[in-house]
Amino acid sequence: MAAGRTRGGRWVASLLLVVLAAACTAATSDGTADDDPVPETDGEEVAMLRDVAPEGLLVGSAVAGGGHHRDQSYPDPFTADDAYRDRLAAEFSSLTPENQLKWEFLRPSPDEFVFGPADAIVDFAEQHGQAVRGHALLWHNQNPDWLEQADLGADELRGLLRDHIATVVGRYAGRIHQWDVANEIFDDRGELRLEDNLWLRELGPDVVADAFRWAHEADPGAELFLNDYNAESINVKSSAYLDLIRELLADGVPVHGFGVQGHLGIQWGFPGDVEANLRRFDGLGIATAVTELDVRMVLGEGGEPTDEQLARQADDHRRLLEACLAVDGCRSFTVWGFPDRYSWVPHFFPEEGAATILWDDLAAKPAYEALHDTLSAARAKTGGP
Ligand code: 9MR
Repeated sequence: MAAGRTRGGRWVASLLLVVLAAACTAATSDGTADDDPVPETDGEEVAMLRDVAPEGLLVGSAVAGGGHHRDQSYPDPFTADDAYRDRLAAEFSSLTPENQLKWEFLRPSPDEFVFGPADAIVDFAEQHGQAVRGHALLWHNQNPDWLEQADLGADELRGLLRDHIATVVGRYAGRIHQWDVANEIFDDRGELRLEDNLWLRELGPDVVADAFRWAHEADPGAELFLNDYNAESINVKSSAYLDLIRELLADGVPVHGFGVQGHLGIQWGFPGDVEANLRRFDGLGIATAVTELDVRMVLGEGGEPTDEQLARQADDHRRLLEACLAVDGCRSFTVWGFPDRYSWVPHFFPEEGAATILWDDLAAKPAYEALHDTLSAARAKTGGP
């Protein structure tokens, strides 16, 4: 049977409950939810993911907007979808602008910075006691055409990156606590992207260290990350990061963390040794994070996942969260958006989808329940606030 829209029990959270929970989830100075009692309806408590997370673990989501959303028929989710906004506020203790801090979005022309949408997300996060992860400063993708096609000398290009990092990181100093400074700089063979990454191609590998130094100058309090996909397990790619980070640290470069994105698919099986991999980075004395989790699947003709697929998806969520929970320095766990209709997956892989933790009406999928149960169990063990 297609699992379709079956849902029940605790997590038939009506919009009213969601709004109530949002109102009751007040801010504290460290960006976590406080101890306000959760609302009760019909004797049932509604506790959101942020409420059941163990102390010190941020539970985040990407904030939908820009990128593939611009090609969809629906309006900008973050500004136009009130139910979405309410859920974003209630459920999570950390937000990552999905596209709104990328070059393509911020820099439509060489002399222009468009900060309005990112400002709105940072303001929203502050109103709701949420931390913000900044994504991304140096990347091979989503650079504006004027930049990719510019015929600039190395000095000018370097100056452009330096100015961009100083301006963007400086603007949000003290408000964006973590930055993906270098995103996806290795390919799956563990080779630096010296061809398709504009910055590496034109300025050489040392630009990575410079980008971290410039970001640190702009906000000495921000935690600076490298971040990539297919780097969850111990493999050539994650090992390339380990070696690079070791070198950067030895050179005194301010690198503070490594993010494993977590774009998984049930068709590939779970990357089994995530905990061991995260421990390798922990051993370097840096933080780790799960930064962009979603678990996609190949959908049949009706476009609905089966119960079995949903169970596999839930299992992958649980296992990735357990790996993060097992490693001291893994202190933030972010899903790459919700609900399924806002996911990037079907836009890029038309046969695939159902990749997020919530149905389109914002009801919980088994993957949501898996995260909720796993967080609650961890909190019970470690004693949350
Ligand atoms: O979710 C993002 C989507 O809206 C954009 O169209 C897409 C363009 O590349 O980027 C998506 O986010 C990516 C993230 O920035 C970096 N890791 C992979 C993510 C999924 O492609």
